[in-house]
Amino acid sequence: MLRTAARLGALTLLTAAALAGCSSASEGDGEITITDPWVKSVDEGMTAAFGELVNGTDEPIVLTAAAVDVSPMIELHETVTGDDGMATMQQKDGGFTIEPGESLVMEPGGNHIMLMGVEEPIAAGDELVFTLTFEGGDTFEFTAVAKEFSGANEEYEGDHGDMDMDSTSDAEATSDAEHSSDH
Ligand SMILES: [Cu+2]
Repeated sequence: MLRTAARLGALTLLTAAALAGCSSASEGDGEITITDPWVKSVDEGMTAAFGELVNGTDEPIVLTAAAVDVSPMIELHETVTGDDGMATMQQKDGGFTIEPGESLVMEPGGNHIMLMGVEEPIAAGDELVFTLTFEGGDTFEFTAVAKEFSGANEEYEGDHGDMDMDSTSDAEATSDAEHSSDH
């Protein structure tokens, strides 16, 4: 069934590694691992998850999606600086490619996993299970611990000020929200 090995030879290795890594997380063993995963605590709405995703396999991997129970809406974001010097974040087109032995650093002000519709409070100390999906369908699960974090707050809330932030105006007022930095 999965034996169309001609073009999927590389992915077969990945699949084997992923399956072997399901029960225990032994690092540096040809597996995908994550270092210091955490998520910013929030009452509802938008927040982000961070960490350093390490590709310990022998093949490039492409992170294409993430999922977490508390937020059905979730995206992979990069942060880019425009001509005006303003840093804005946007969905990473095509996902994040990580070369063998390389890692993807996700941190405030940079790449991150964007939770866009948190439905219940995420409090400091909470543990959230994330599932990452890679090109080809392999998945990787990790647990992120919630932490209080106030830095880069304006950036996140400003850029996604169209949702769950302001119940008085309609959700279409995206362009207005982007220009009003005060909550
Ligand atoms: Cu974002």
